[in-house]
Amino acid sequence: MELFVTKNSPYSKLVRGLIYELCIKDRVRVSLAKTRTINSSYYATNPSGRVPYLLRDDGLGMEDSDLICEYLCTIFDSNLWSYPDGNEGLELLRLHGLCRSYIDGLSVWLREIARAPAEQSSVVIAHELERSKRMSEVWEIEINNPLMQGELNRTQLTLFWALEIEKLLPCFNWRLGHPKLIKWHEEISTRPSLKMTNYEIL
Ligand SMILES: N[C@@H](CCC(=O)N[C@@H](CS)C(=O)NCC(=O)O)C(=O)O
Repeated sequence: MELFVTKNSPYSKLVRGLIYELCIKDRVRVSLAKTRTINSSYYATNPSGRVPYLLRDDGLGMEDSDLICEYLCTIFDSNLWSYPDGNEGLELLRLHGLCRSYIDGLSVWLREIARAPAEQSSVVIAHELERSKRMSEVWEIEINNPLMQGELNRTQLTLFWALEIEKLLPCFNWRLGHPKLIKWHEEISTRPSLKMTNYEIL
């Protein structure tokens, strides 16, 4: 299998982290894609031009980090991307939606500041800054949820990569006034699969 990524894409990092977590590095080759470039040769592989994109062993390709993770977990027999039965599953579904909103908003912000200064929209940046403040507040509370404190799951991994966006976006100050989130991040960061050094080299 081949996974197409860009170095700074939080969604790409989410999938790459899962590859380490599942110990399937030897089964998935990671390649750099050139996105947002006129006539990029990558468009022949993935016409949408987005990353991450998984070219599967059966020759079919798929995108969207959440779906790729679900596919990899299914193929490699892990329940990391599954929802528990009953109310717990419904609760994880709720948390996961909140978490995807967080990472999606931050990714929009990240994309905006990657543009040439003259092309950046101060309206978009201000909107995403405010959204991030509200969502960091939400997560300072939701981090107490037993599903965020217990066995590793899809939402914990997604939240980790959302918070890591601070490394690329200095104005994203989720730490301010959020001691519980800081403690949670400190603890989950000790997982070998989440060490940033894993992602610097392709
Ligand atoms: N929902 C998608 C979002 C993917 C996404 O937005 N990827 C961005 C990079 S972070 C991208 O491919 N940008 C290039 C483009 O839009 O052409 C996922 O979870 O994978």
